[in-house]
Amino acid sequence: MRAPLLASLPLLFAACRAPDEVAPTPPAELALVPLPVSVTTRPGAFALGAATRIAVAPGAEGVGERLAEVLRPSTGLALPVVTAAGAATDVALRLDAAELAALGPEGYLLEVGEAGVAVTAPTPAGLFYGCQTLRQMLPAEVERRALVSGVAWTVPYASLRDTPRFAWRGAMLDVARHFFGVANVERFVDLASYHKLNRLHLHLTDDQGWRVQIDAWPALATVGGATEVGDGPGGYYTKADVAELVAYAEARFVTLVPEIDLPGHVNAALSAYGELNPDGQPAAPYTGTDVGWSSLWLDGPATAGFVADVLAEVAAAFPGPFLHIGGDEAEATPAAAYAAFVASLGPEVAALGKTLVGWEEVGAAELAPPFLAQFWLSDAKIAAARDRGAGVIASPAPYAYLDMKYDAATPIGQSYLGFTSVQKAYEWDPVLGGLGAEDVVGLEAPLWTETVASLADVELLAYPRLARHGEIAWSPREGRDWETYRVRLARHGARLDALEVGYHRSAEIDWP
Ligand code: TNX
Repeated sequence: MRAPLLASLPLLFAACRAPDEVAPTPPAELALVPLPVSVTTRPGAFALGAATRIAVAPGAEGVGERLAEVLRPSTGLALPVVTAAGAATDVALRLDAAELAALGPEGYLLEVGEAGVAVTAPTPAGLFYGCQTLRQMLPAEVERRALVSGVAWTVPYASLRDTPRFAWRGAMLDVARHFFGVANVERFVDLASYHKLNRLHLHLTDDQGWRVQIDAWPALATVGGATEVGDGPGGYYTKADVAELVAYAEARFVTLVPEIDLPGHVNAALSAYGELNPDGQPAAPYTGTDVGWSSLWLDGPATAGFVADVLAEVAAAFPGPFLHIGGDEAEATPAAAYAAFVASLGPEVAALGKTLVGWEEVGAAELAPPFLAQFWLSDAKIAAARDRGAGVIASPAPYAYLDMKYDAATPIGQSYLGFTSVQKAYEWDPVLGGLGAEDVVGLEAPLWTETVASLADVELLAYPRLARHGEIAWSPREGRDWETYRVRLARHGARLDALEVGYHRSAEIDWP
């Protein structure tokens, strides 16, 4: 593959940020990932029992149902979701917009005591995150999908106050190099949102496959979607599939960010339609793993209409506020043509009511804010984007790329930038590469799938590293310490086991 310029990699540890709140290591009986802003426990425990209801405020019914769905199979308890204030035997989910506005749109308070369990938040999203924390305060077996007997379903008495550091807490799944069906993506959403991530970027198109139905250009999916790396069958999402994924993600407060990669990484489209090629013939399908060699025929008479149709349909199918136009590694597109094309997408995406997102290379184009640029390799390129007013999503490849091998023994993955051990994925900060805290909207951990063909492959590379990226995105920067994280992650491993996550049992961690 490529041999990127390591010299341009930033000094990742130099970044600093004004201390906000200090995150203490939680008391020994808790092993929360991500770490909350503040937590104290005291003697005593609440127990889920036959009388326990999920007592919700109007507007919190969905969050209550999600919690009940997790807790019912293992505990065997009825846990009815009712609209009520909540009694001492209940888990109450309360909305209080006015009182708790200071917690921000995703923060929550969690009180466990003699009066029962109460999660209080200004928004349903905050309640959802409080519920993810509550799950981690119960015995790990609560995550099993089958009835577990002989376990007391207790939660230690505690007071927590919590709110995320960053608004953009993302993961990316490349469904183009290998296709992953709806159920697999939903599983990915479950695990990501359990670790308090809130964006799933879907890399929907690349040289090897086109994964979303476009009614105006149906062969994109039916022809362009019929290949993937190797000789697998590929696949694509129908509009109904997209609607299902959107609803599933929304119910877990995850915004899907669709990417149509332009003007490079487009061979699947060129293979579906002759009119997108100068010779009028469909390009040969491609199932290898080289990058940087394909380009849209930007002067072609059909190309602008193709781009407009695709972006309009994708913008309509994915109701979230973001549209990712790719822009990476367009080495087969002349630089001036690249800059003019990407600049033209600025107003086009804005007219669709979306915020443009692009890889760091889009800083070469005259884009106007608001837009977001995704840092993956080059300090200079991301600085150019920042100087044009981009908000930065930090995805530094050596630290945040989930497709990097952990070590030489990892059976799948990449090593073109070296290895990314669990410790290395722990030791980075999104404010890096000469950026200031005010430039960075958050982080995203991408999983490219040239070598990743199954859900088992996905989970081996994503976990436990993605749990840590969730923590880097959520928790205060202070209070980080590898030695205590190792211990906390080891205990968190029992939860990943109960969730049947096929994570990498790295020798860096003393797993139970
Ligand atoms: C570079 S990172 C790419 C992808 C590859 C990846 C392999 C980026 C924006 N583009 O096309 O899949 O390297 O790790």
